Amino acid sequence: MAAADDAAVRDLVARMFATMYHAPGIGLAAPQVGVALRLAVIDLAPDDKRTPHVLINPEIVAVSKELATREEGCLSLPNMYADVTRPAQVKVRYLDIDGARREIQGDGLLAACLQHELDHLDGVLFVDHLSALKRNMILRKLAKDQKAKEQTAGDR
Ligand code: GNR
Ligand code: NI
Repeated sequence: MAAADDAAVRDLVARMFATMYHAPGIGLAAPQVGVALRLAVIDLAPDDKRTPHVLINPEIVAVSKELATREEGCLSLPNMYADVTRPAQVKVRYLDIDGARREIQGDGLLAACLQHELDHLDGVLFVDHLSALKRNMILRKLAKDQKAKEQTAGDR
């Protein structure tokens, strides 16, 4: 990659971590900030021992047969939460910020977060894993919240 691209990507990554920590969230994908790159950042560690990971062109290379269900939320669907069932463990291959090939294997929250972020790169949101009934309930609630927010803004 060209040096200018490299600086632009580093700058994007820094802004994505700032946005994610501020939210606060444990992951953020480039498409969530309007950037069409296959890039995501994650950090599941507590604030006092941050462990940032930058995933460039990440690919799932293995998933467990075993499934796990946990509650997910998404910074792109504020205040919406639902139980999502996914493979319990995944292995992801990616390039780090220095272009080095890396692998991360995770279960629990890390497995859910990795799959959630990789989904974003393909335009998939956690609600797309729910039944149409549950998805519509959440999307209606989101529209209602949005309308209430616009109303409040109009009152000012
Ligand atoms: O902050 C987040 N928490 C979370 C919890 C369970 C499963 C996935 C996530 S990712 C989410 C931030 C986000 O929306 N990333 O795209
Ligand atoms: Ni999300």
